[in-house]
Amino acid sequence: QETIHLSEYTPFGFLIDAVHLTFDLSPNATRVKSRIDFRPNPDATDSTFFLHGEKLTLIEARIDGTPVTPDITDTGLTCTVPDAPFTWEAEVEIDPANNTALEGLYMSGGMYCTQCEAEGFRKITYYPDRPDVMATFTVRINSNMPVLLSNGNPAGEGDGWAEWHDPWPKPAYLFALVAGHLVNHPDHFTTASGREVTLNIWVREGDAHKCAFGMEALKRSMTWDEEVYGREYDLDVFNIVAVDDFNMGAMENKGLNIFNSAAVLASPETATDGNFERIEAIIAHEYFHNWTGNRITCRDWFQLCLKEGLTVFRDAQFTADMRSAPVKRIGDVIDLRARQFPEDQGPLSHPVRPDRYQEINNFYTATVYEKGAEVISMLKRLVGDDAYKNALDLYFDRHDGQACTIEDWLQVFEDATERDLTQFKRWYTQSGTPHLTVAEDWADGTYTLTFTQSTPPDANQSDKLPQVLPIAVGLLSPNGDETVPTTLLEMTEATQSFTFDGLSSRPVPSILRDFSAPVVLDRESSASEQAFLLAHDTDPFTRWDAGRNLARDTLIAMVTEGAAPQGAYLDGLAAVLRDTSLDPAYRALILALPSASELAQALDARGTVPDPDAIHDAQETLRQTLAEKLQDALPGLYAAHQVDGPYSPDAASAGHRSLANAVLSLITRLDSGAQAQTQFDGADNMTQQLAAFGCLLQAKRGEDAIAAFYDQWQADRLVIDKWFSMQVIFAAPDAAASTAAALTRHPDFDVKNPNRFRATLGGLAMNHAGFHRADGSGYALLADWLITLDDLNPQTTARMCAAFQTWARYDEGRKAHARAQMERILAKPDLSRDTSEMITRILK
Ligand code: DPP
Ligand code: ZN
Repeated sequence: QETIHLSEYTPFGFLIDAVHLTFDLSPNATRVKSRIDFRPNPDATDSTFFLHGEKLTLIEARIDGTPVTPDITDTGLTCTVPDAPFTWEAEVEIDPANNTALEGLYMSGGMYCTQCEAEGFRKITYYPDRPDVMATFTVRINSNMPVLLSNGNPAGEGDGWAEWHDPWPKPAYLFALVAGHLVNHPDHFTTASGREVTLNIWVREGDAHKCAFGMEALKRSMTWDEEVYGREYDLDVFNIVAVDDFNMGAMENKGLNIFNSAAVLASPETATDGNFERIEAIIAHEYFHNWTGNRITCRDWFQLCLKEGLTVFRDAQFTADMRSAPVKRIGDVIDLRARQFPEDQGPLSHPVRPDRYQEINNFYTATVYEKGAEVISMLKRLVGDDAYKNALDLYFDRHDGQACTIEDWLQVFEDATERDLTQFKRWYTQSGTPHLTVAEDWADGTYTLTFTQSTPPDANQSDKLPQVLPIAVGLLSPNGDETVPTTLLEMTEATQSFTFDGLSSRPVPSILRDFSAPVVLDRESSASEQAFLLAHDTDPFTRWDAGRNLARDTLIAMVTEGAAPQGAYLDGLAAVLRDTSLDPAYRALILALPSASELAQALDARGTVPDPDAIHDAQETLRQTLAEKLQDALPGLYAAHQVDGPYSPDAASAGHRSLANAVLSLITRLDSGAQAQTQFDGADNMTQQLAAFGCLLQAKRGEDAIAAFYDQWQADRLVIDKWFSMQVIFAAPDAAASTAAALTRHPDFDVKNPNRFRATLGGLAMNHAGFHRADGSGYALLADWLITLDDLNPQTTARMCAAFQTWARYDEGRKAHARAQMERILAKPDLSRDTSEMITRILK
């Protein structure tokens, strides 16, 4: 397998002035004609005329009108060309109906659509398919489909055709085309400078009632980007299309965003509060890409975090502004620890800016996206809000229309702030999660914190250098008052001390407020101190984290020593739950336990081989104990947080439901699901129905609910996805694999639909004790299906291989099963490059 290196970047030998494409759509024989105006690139040294192209049948090619015969391989063509501007024309034939990889032009539910990021355009026509080649596109679509869309502004239409012109130069990965029987949910927006923009969400007819929320989220995003970043929309139309078969969440194609229908369609009856929040965030994310990604794009795919880290950071700021900032921050940290930390601390570890890859699709990772966003958050914290704003203004000013690098990005900050970011850049180049230990000293009114950072070596670097760590700290006095408000300590050395003078008593430190750096804080602290912070900390993140640490420590003691649940945790939690001054959503977060995989990781870090069954049992015992301890308070809490009136997905209402549903789950442990059955039967929205469904499955009295839920929702794919995943996620450990296997035999299982596949097999991977079953049945089932899917859809197969990434932390028996299944996958004939790279890295 060929490995591509960042260090080997060279510019393309040609520039493109204009691209004209004509599509004659036909399910099995679409014809694509291209006319491309090339000229030599004065900045390039290599003048080889190589155009990417895969799975294309070349009908004819011409240069300046004269037929030519290029040399064609599996990956593209080369051709002799003039040493002067010339026009390339080609006609190719492709087969969208048989494109199950969902990359390039494909069909989904009878409509044509495209996905070109990262390297799908080469499956549409021969082209320099690399993000540093930017051009304006004019596209004509010939088809009898009623709705024909592409990027940019409409440039004409007639019976059986439409033409689009995108005036903004763009790389091919932002190309999009849609043709189908679609209905629109229209609206409009006037930008700050007065541009009238037509907005549309295009969906299949039966989904028309699920667009309103997405449209409102789009308008909020457009306003927010004007107000906070000074960024206006730059075309006359903005189209969003919902597609059922889609590998990712959504795609920011210029002026024509294409969304996985799960990431845009919502109605109160069919979508949960969590779905609504996620949809709002993804709509914002894709919209924000119009500036951070499209107007300023990436020079090469190693720079992916340039657009993704920044855009995730921007969408997180947006959500924090629209909803509760602390709740958003805590949710993001839970997600980072659950998905990015295992990646960064396991065999798939790579820098935020990787320096090598075999298949770029394998690097759309939590590290590039979420750690990439954390790096920007640290940068902003270090330079301050005003300097961040100046730097971003300079970035948009200086680099509009360009394809950029992380060096360009950091240079902007250096120029705007006169700060040397040489050391900070290690966040982009060095992999692994730094561990931070803390020593304290107290004498004569002076309190000293000494931090030590270290990052374990990995395959990327054997010796990790110290990173710049912004550590936000506050100090509390023993009576619970805050004596030193949040202060940002800037750590640059391997070991570094910070002192606080003039204190009248030894303080209790609150360290890493707002999770100011993506590190593991290894701080030995007593249960009583954690309980103190849980009761008194003024920073919502560290307060929540104190509760989380208590929960983790008591669960670990239960697993390793057979200890009983700790009183400090139970008492602390009871106090928080009763504290009506706290946001209900925040209380619900405190009530949740660390996940099984987080506990497995914590045990592994302590040198203990995690036993998934023991972890599962400890969680169950702790939940049962909590339910019994809080018994008297639960019915009152449940009643107090019912939301009256018609459903609204706003954050406050969602917070009440989230607390009530967390309480319902505890009540279920005391009443065998009676209350949950009542909620299930009476629910008028999916949040209430699904939470109750989960409780009934957990109480092992889900049979009737399973049948009723299916009857009610069988016509709604997105709801049936939930039906598949809930049954697997809530299955008992010994039944998870057999439940998933049975569901793969259900008539509604569809291996070709990524959402359904992920609901079922991804659901299995989420059932920790079920997937990591000692007999290997979980591993075997996932491997069976990954082997089947690899021929159809390598990208989704490869992503799901990550379920195996933590295999080496378990016992010898489990490891042997996991290894055998991964070797079986590797032995599959014609294994895709995607899957091969993933499994090879995981097995190393
Ligand atoms: N660029 C997409 C996104 O993250 C994913 N392909 O928005
Ligand atoms: Zn993105």
